[in-house]
This record gives sequence, C-alpha cells and structure tokens, in this order.
Amino acid sequence: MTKNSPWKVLDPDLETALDAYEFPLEALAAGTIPAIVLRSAISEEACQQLVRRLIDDELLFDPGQPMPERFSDLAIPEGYYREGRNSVPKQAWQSQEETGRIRIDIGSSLGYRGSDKEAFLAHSNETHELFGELFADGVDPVRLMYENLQLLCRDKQVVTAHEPDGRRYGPAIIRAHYGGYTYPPHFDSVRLREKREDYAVHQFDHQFAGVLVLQNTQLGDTTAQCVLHRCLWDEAVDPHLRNGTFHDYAAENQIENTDVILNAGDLYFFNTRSIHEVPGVSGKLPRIVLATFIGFSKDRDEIFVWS
Ligand SMILES: O=C(O)CCC(=O)C(=O)O
Ligand SMILES: [Fe+2]
Repeated sequence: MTKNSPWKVLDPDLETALDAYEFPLEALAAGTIPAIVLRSAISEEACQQLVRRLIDDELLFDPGQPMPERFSDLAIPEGYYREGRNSVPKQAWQSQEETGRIRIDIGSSLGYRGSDKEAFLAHSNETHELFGELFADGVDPVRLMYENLQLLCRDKQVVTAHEPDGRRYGPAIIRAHYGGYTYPPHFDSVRLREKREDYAVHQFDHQFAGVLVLQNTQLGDTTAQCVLHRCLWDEAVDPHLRNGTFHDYAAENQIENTDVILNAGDLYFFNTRSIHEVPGVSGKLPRIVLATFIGFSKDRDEIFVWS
C-alpha cells in the first residue's frame, strides 16, 4: 500500500467494515485504514444512564460539584506511564493541581499498575467483580465491546487477556477526563513502548484499541476527538514524541492525519502503533470512555482484550 493511497476511516457500521475487507483487523494492522467506527453501538440514553449510575455509586464525581477529597488520591496525572518493572514514572508530568486536568480510571490499567504483576492481577480480579455488579442489569458496555469485536474478527476467538495459569487481566477500563485532560501525540504498545516481557500480551504482533465513547465534552462548537496520524511508530519518530516536536516532524514529512468525530454511543477501533492524540477540551462535562487494548496476530486463533 503506497503512501498516496487514500487513508479513510471505515464508517459507520459492521456491515460497511466487513464489506470493505474480509478481515478488517488485518487492514488495521497494516495501517491501510486509520480506524473502524461503529456508530450508535449503544444508545445515548443508555450512555447517560451509565454515567448517572457511576456518579450515584461514587465511582465518578459530578463535575457541577466540588471534587470530593478522596478523588485527589485516585486522579492520574497527564502523560503517566511506566516501563517494564521500573516503578519510577518515565515521563515528568505537571501536577494535576497546576493544570486542573484530572483522569479517573475505573478498572485496572496494565500501563499504570503492571510494574507489580501480582498486585495488577489481584486488582484485575476486583475489577471483574465490580463490573459484574455494575453491569448485572441493564446495558453491559463491556459485553457489547467484545461482541462487536467478535463480529469484526470473524473466525478468531475474542477473550479477556490472561496469563498461562488462567489469571485474567482487567476486561476493560472506564476513563473519565476532567478539565480538558489531553493525550499528546503518542503510541501504545506493551511490546515496543512498555516492554512488558513478563506478560502474555507481549507476544502479540499488533496492538489495537477499542474505545466506546460514553460522554463527550464540548466547549462552544468544539468537542474532544481523537486525531490519528498516518505514521506507525518507529525509531525515527520516537525523539519527536519524547521532545514534543511531533507536529513539526509531521508537517515536514507531510504526514496526513484524520479526526475521528464521535458522539456518545459510538465505538471505534484503531492501531495503537499509529501516532495518535486527543487534544483536551475543557467543557463542563468530562469526556468518559470505555477503553480496551486488543492483542492481534494473524496466525493466532485468539484475540486478547485487556485494559
Ligand atoms: O480516549 C481515546 O479515544 C484514546 C485514548 C488513548 O489514546 C489512550 O488511552 O492511550
Ligand atoms: Fe493511546
């Protein structure tokens, strides 16, 4: 596939994706398409009900009220990740007090907790219990994510990521981004970035994200949206991600990009090796998503999903 061939999101539904490609996930792996979008995977009402439930259960806080004290310990700073077993944060970050940009996670993040494997797997176990209760009646967004992925991948089996002894990772994670929380240009890879050699997910050739928007944030006419760049991570781009000069590099090298414009209820899948970003928008409501990572190898029958 040459650089000049069109790079277009597969939109708006499963049928479109499966008509365009027999195996749409292989097109994602190759970088031939930027993303697969499934519109209205769940209704806006169901999204609102879910968000209301999370606030009622005190798993999130109402942005119209002052932040309860206990959330300041749970808040995750912008730009945070750890590498391998190293528990020292790799990147410096501005404190959330300075920026007012706070992220609250409901679930178990391998990126955040994976440096201590036992603690991560124990935390993941608790997440399975919590999600079991949360989604026992009503819409189960995790099941919906897995079902859609299963239809997209046809003959492979979608399962929650697990270690050879059967211990499971967190099935998905809910992330609420308050105050214009921003993801600067980055890529995600347990293999190439975090180097988590001691985890089973390290063995997959490709990593995707599956993200379901539960609530967006809006300021004037602007909503927070993911921008995907037509650039798979490599050594040449790496210094630009670290130094914050990716936009200059992209302009110099005429790297195209595409916004993926989503509303509450829309679901999208993309290759996390593609450089991507979500510029924050400091609207009244936090942007809330249900997010997963997906491990894919052409020659493996199973697809692993985790968070
Ligand atoms: O929230 C999104 O749409 C994508 C976020 C992202 O890039 C990440 O969690 O690594
Ligand atoms: Fe990402």
